[in-house]
Amino acid sequence: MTDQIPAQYTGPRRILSGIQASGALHLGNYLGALKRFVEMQDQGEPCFLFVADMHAITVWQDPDKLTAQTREIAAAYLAAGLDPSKSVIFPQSAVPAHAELAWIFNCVARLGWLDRMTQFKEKSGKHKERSSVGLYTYPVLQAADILLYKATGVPVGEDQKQHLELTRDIAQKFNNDYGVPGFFPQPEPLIQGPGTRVMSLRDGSAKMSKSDPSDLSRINLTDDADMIATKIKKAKSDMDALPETVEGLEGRPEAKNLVAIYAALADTTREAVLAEFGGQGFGAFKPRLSELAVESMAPVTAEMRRLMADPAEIDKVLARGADQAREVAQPVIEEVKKIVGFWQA
Ligand code: AQP
Repeated sequence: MTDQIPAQYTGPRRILSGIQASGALHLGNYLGALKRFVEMQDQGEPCFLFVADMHAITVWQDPDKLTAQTREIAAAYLAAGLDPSKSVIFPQSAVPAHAELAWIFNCVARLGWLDRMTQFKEKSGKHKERSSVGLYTYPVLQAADILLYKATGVPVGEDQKQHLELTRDIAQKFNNDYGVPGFFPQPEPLIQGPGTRVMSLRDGSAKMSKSDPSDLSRINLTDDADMIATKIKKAKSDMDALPETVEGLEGRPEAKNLVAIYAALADTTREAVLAEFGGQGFGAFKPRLSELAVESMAPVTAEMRRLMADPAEIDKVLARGADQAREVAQPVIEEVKKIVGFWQA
């Protein structure tokens, strides 16, 4: 068995990522994830993109809404520009091997590793004992999501960096423990560009997040042009003019965030944004940012609305993607079971 596995991972390159089916998407998800997926697909990378419904239920989800939320994320993938003839788009729960591999990885990962995960600490807050066990082992399921497809690159926002490191540790420990050195790859987190950590519009030191109680803190993918303009107008800023250089943004978290959002939306750098707007105040900058945000988001939100009105089209994409994903996942989980020593007929 081990003789057939090369000492180094030699399989194909593959990009994989997912978004939780846990409610409305926001600009952070768009810039940190969706937009990057489309760039990679357009560079010819084979992309596997799933809707993380199994991750979503680590916190309570109304069953009637979960299905709609799953379709909504799929609609966002398509509306952002993902092409189902180039990318595999599927619901996580439609591929049972995610759960099978996650169990095996639960027995590989160490408690101490999970104890260090900051996202669990943030999400469980003061009520750790009342959190689901699933929320605690969430990063292990994430490792299974990635390694089931032997993904080599994972485009994510900055907040997922620690989970990716855990995935790499699990891959390495599995390979070492079972004496199969090149079986799982060491997937690279692909965290690049100015949109990897979009911050709240109300507090430049907090991540833009769908669970923030203030709707003014984020731009939702479902917000219309007026709402986007209002939120940017009300976004926290400061009294000073924008600096000429990126260094000048230090100590000004809100200014830094708005400049980064502009750069990510315009596909440019913060340096280029400051070359244009340095010396100008927010009174001049914010309307331009609003215009850019509306211009960039409007086609995506319009297409999302169109797709959401036709669930059959979304379901067709998800069903086809699930078949394609199972085809790739099945031989991997079968080989893992053999490596682990599970009985096989
Ligand atoms: N603020 C952000 N800036 C850049 N990227 C972000 N992502 C999330 N927030 C930002 C990236 O979006 C992808 C999908 O995230 P997710 O919805 O699966 O989970 P999340 O990171 O938990 O998203 P939220 O909005 O922060 O949800 P809550 O409020 O429930 O915690 C990931 O690639 C993520 O990095």
